[in-house]
Amino acid sequence: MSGCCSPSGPGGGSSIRVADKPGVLRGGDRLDGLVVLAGGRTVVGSSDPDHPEEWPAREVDVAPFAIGRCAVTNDEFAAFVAATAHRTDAERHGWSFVFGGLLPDDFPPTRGVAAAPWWREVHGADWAHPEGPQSGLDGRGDHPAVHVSRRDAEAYAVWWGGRLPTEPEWEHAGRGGLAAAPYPWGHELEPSGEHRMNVWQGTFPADDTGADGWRGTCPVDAFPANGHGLHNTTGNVWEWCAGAWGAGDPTGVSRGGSYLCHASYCRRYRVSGRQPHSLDSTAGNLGFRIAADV
Ligand SMILES: [Ca+2]
Repeated sequence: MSGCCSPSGPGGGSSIRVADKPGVLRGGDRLDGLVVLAGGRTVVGSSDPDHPEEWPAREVDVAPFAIGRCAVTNDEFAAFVAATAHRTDAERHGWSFVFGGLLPDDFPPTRGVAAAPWWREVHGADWAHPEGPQSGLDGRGDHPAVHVSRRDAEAYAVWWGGRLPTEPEWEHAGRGGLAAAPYPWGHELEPSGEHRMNVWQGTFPADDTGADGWRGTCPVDAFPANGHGLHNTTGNVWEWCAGAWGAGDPTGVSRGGSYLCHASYCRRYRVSGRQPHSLDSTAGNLGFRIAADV
């Protein structure tokens, strides 16, 4: 856990709807809610001078695959828990990281992270109680499930009949066909002054003006889809990927930035943005989307 973070090329993609795939574990179509991408050669990484963890920009081949149009929602995660009685790591540990600005003014004292005191260790915070025991999911059924570890995300993916995307798959999908652009829609953060994702506006970490319409999470499809039909690949919540942070480093990795990202701290709200986590990390800005072989 560090900082405010908890993070196409030729061949392109398509929005083919595949309705006759096997592997149905949840009583529905395994590829329902996913887009099938053709794969091909894609750009991964960047040469951003402030973010060496993304270096170098390079071309990678990805096989055809399917990936969620959106991050997994609270309603979807609730269905998984109801079907499997899965107990998340945050529930097992008894606490998770919550951004302090989302806690009520009268919230009891909490421990903070020394290097990032806006992250609070909140006992009783979990996917069903995003800001602690007094909170719930009312009105947030279509928001992304958060406070999920990679084990939790993988358990959901297996139950559902899929898996987590690899980093190259995630980035290929997130770019939406724009190989050289930092954002899923192009080169400008706010083209013509329009907000295209849920990030932070104002002064971090004290004042989020919510100029994009949201403080904290927003519905998973709140902003227009990219060229591959995916919503919110940048901003809103970081999304777990499969695989390790680096060669010989088993630390996990997530992608795409969150509602806490702001240029004054870091600029990881880009398609190449990535951050490392231990596999049992959980936080209120860390969710996931699923992928599948096709
Ligand atoms: Ca926002």
